[in-house]
Amino acid sequence: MSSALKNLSDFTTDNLPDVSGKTFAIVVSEWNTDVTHALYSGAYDTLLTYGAKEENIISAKVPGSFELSLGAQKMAQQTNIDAVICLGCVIQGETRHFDFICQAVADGITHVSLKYDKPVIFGVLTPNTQEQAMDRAGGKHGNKGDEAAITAIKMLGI
Ligand code: DLZ
Repeated sequence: MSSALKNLSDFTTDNLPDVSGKTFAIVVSEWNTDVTHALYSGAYDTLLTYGAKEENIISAKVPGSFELSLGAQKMAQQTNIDAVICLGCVIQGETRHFDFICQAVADGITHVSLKYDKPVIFGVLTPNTQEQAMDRAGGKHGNKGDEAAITAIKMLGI
């Protein structure tokens, strides 16, 4: 791993591995649909841009981000799937629901990745507001769905 990779401005797309024969699953949460659909479009288009084949991208919806872990597991356990991208958006509310969901999905996704020894990417936004979310779903801070797709591709080259 490059020691120069210090922050997002160093997020390069140089020397990506050939993924033309790889199969990807994208699991997307239906909560905050405007945001998650934008993340999904970003991830899907980026996979195609960097060589994945349309027929090798499988998509699945789950009701909320809390369900991303199980959705990821159902994908990761399929031997033909090489990498899983999880997309969601949990907006900070007035209760601790936010903390529980974020912690659960981070732990769950990590567990699935290690259990199946496959990249399972955490493409979950955790903003304070809807506006901050949109800024990161194709707005002024880019699209974290794109970054999730690039991350999956990079991990297939490790
Ligand atoms: C219940 C809930 C709340 C309050 N907020 C969000 C959210 O901002 N983003 C999200 O993806 N999901 C949310 N959910 C739904 C939970 O993820 C989950 O679907 C339910 O708790 C049922 O397990």
